[in-house]
This record gives sequence, C-alpha cells and structure tokens, in this order.
Amino acid sequence: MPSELDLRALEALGWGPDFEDAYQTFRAALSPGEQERVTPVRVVGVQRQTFQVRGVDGEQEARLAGASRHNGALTPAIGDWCVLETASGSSGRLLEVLPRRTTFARALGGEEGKRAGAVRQQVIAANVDLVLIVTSPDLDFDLERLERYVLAVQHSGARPVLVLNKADLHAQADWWVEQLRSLGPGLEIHVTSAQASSEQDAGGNQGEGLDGVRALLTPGVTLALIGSSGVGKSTLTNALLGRPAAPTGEVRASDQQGRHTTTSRTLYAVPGGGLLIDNPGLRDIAVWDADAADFEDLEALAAECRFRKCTHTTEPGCAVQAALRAGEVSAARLAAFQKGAARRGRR
Ligand SMILES: Nc1nc2c(ncn2[C@@H]2O[C@H](COP(=O)(O)OP(=O)(O)OP(=O)(O)O)[C@@H](O)[C@H]2O)c(=O)[nH]1
Ligand SMILES: [Mg+2]
Ligand SMILES: [Zn+2]
Repeated sequence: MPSELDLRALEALGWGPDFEDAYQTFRAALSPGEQERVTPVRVVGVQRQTFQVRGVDGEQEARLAGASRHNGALTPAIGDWCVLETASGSSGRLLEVLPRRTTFARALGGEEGKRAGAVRQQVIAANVDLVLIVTSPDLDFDLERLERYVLAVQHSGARPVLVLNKADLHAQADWWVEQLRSLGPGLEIHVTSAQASSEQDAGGNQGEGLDGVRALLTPGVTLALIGSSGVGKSTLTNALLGRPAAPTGEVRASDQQGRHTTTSRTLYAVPGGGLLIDNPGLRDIAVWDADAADFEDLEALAAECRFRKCTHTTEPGCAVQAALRAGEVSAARLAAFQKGAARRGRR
C-alpha cells in the first residue's frame, strides 16, 4: 500500500481509487520479489520507443517490457497510468497499462492508416477529464469541424470545453461566440487571448480570459488541448504554466495555417493544481467518432479496393461492390457509409 504522502503525490497526478484497485490486483499476481520493484507511474511524454513517466519518485524514462506477458497489451498513450518495474542497473520497464477512465482517439485514414496496418484507431490521450477545443476567429473557424470534435470528445468520456483564442484579433468576439453557442446549449465557452505580448494588441489586453480556463484546473484534473495547428494551444499552455515550456511557432501569413510546431504530446503539471496535455495540431484526419466506428467492416473492405481513391461505385477491383454482390453488405448500409465518407472526406 502506498503511504499517505505517496498517495497524495499520486492524487496530484490524477490518481484515484479505480486506478488503485486495478494496480493492487495486478500487483497481487506478481511474485514477492517483483512486487517490491513495481510502482504506479503516469505517462507524461511519448517518444517513438521511450516513455517519460512520473510517479512518487519523480520523472524517468521507461520502455515497454519486451515480451509482453499479456496478449493484446495496450500501447501506453499520454496520460496513461502504468505499472513500472525498476531494477537496479537498468532503465524502467512498463509492465501494464491500467484500465483507462477515458480514451480520446481518432480514426487513422489514408497512408497513416495503411502504415498502422490493422490498427485503425490512434489514442490521442488517456484519462483526460476535460478537453479544450481551441479555435481562433480567422480562417481556422469551421463550425462543422468543431461539432465533430465536440462529439468525439463526448464519445471519449471527457467533457468538451470550447475556447476561442486570439480574441485580440477582433474588437468584437460576440459574433464568433454566438456561432459557438449554436453547437449546444450546455457547452462551456471561453474567450481568450493567450499571447503574452502581441503587436496587434497594444491595449494591454494580454492574458485575457485565462482566469476562466485556470479555474478548470483543479487538483488532480487532467485537461487536454486540441485544435488545428496555429490556433495557440502551446501559447495557452505556456500562459497557464507561467513559463515557456512548450515551443510555439508563427502561422503562415498566406492562409493563417500553423506549421505543426508541436510534434509530440506532453503532460505538464500546472502550478496550483491540475495537469495539462499539449497536443500537436490535428491535421485533416477524421476524429474517431460514432460514424466511423459503425462502419469499421466497410472501412476495412474499402482498404482492399484496387484504387486508393475508389468511390465504390463502378471501379474495377472494388472490394465494397464485391461484398455487395455477394450479399455481405446491404445497399442501404453502403449508401449510409458513402454519405458518411463524403462528410468525413471534407475534413
Ligand atoms: N494574436 C494572437 N496570436 C496568438 C495568440 N495565441 C497564440 N498566438 C500566436 O499564434 C501562433 C501559433 O501559436 P502556437 O501556440 O504555436 O499554436 P499551436 O496551436 O500550439 O500550434 P501547433 O503546435 O502547430 O499545433 C504563434 O505565433 C502565437 O504567438 C493570441 O491569443 N493572439
Ligand atoms: Mg503547439
Ligand atoms: Zn471500392
């Protein structure tokens, strides 16, 4: 059992009774020697093969245990709670991912999906309580896309919160806020200007609206930032942390698009409580949502089509049409799939 002090340190990182139960169950199945060597840690950084993890003993690097003792063991994502085994003289090994409280994932499409093989879903962040969907009052603003994000966040088990950043770009934020309100009556909306000193804003408007976001960061709460590249997720992160921890980058003048400055996911502990995950900008990739999940079989078939851009109508070598002819797929379901695909294709 962790000591009272250790427990409090873990709780500050988002630990709770559900994780404690799962951890104790896993630990009880280990040999007495192994039991001595394991501790719970949270994944705070993900590189290709290594994971930055944090527990009561601070931060360290860890790798996945080689021959996984569990079939279908999960790959840890940022925010996951894992069982870490430390042995003297070697780096830590992650033995297990504890069951997630929430899972925010996206569907992998196109080339990325093909590279990932059978894995059609990528977990963006785990055990997140609140997801800040960040947009800005410029070319990024797209209500349909924002609505898909809201649905995807709700689907994950987390609560979506909308943030209109770069409010300093316009004297009147009201019109944009009205638009955001149309996404749903119960949605919390924050209007912020995260940039510490902006040339456009000589009026000392810096840090506007940040207190409202800060109020969401109560001890143990995990908040993740999502949105297009360039909307100011890392700038917001730095403003909330009170230090320039995350690199930020200029947006292209021509189309106001960001340059994908943030390339990996990091979980930060916020002074005063709460945890914050800064994510890379979401590219034009379908967020894992109910639509996509419902058509998993058809998506798998579509991946077999001869042409990558197959419309599943008259193309030779179309696996979807073949399944239709074989009676494995109904015409109605195919029509619904194609309607969804057209919608998803616009992202
Ligand atoms: N005017 C204005 N500019 C901002 C504001 N917040 C961020 N910016 C600027 O927007 C640009 C992009 O900011 P980032 O924080 O790097 O954006 P990001 O969302 O993290 O982008 P990626 O990491 O590429 O996904 C930078 O030049 C910021 O200075 C704001 O409130 N107002
Ligand atoms: Mg960034
Ligand atoms: Zn086809």
